[in-house]
Amino acid sequence: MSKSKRALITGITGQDGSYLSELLLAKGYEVHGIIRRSSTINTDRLDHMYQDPHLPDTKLFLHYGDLTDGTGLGRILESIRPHEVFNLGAQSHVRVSFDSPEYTVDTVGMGTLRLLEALRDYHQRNDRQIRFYQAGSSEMYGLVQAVPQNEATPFYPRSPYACAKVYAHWQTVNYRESYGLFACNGILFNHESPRRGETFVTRKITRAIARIVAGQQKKLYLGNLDSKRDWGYAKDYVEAMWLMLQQEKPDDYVISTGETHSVREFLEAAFTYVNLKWEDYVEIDPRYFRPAEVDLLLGDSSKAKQQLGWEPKVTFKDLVELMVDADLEALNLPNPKGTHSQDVATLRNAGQPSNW
Ligand code: NDP
Ligand code: GDR
Repeated sequence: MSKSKRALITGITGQDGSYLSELLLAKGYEVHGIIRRSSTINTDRLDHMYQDPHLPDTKLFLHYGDLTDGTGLGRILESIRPHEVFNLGAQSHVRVSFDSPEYTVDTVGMGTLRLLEALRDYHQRNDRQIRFYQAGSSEMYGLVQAVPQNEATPFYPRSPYACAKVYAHWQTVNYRESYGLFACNGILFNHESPRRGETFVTRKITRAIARIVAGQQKKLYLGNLDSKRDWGYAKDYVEAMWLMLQQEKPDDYVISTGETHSVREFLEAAFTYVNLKWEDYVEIDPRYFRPAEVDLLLGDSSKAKQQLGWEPKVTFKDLVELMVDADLEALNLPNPKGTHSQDVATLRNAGQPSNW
């Protein structure tokens, strides 16, 4: 077994998993990720980091597994013996969680419990701590109780996804307090990037803009334009995850920008960037409304600033523009700044319709 620090990431094929892998590889970690078997290969966001597992100096390894399969999780943990585990795996789409509540809760809630149990078993047999990061969410705040939201703000989850994240949050606290696990909850507000899943609202908008500019699409159908989100850049946020596990003591932290913008404002910024008027293209389709909405998220991450020395680097305007730039480039269109996006190789389905 190599002498490098070893990390295990669930959800490695997702947006955050890919950026976190890059960060950890750059820090010299050996990175192990759990991937689900699917009928099509789903490692697009990782392929630029691929290393042939047969070569002696390989640092990135993928293992088949699933958060719904506790036995498998325990086996992977025993064989890798990681120093740090990042639990990023989830059915992470809030709207979809209303359609598939049982599966969402099984993955997000029970999946976290299964992983915590595997860690507890591991600790009983081994005299060595594995540090654990749980990917908590600002969705846990749900119906507004107070703004800005910090670590002390009460949760009021408004979806099956958010209820499951609250369950996972408290189980993580409980395993820390009951069994002395080094377990941290990151309460991360929305974070986006060119690698964001295509059906989340920011990416749906920036992909549609590129397709409109390319003449491949005429309309963009959206739901509620009034909700407000505290949107940051995913690359900044994975650094906070890592920092949490490097502290002397485990704790919970809010990670946010401290600015909030409506979906309408995102539209305005993104369309204006390419000299278009969003009102000419956007139509409302009620199928994108949610049975219950989270109206306002605005985070206060002063604890993370003080204790982790963490601060976001990318502004809202920069985020919007870098996402539009990457989607334009993926369709071989020039972007307004004439820059090259490092993310283009990781973009999935660049040419596919964007009104899913
Ligand atoms: P993504 O949806 O991009 O990625 C989710 C990952 O989880 C994918 O790798 C997916 O695999 C994997 N996954 C899904 N179901 C299972 C399962 N049953 N077993 C194992 N793995 C599974 O999410 P993000 O990268 O955006 O988010 C990472 C984590 O952070 C998630 O837990 C999310 O809920 C949470 N979060 C995200 C925020 C954000 O704004 N991005 C904010 C706060 C929290 P596959 O590729 O096969 O689908
Ligand atoms: P969210 O992100 O629900 O905040 O969860 P999403 O981008 O899906 O929605 C943000 C807001 O936009 C409104 N909206 C639409 N949303 C989608 N997806 N599609 C549309 O067409 C559309 N039109 C308007 C939504 O109603 C909502 O108010 C994300 C996920 O990454 C979670 O996993 C994570 O925990 C939270 O962020 C923090």
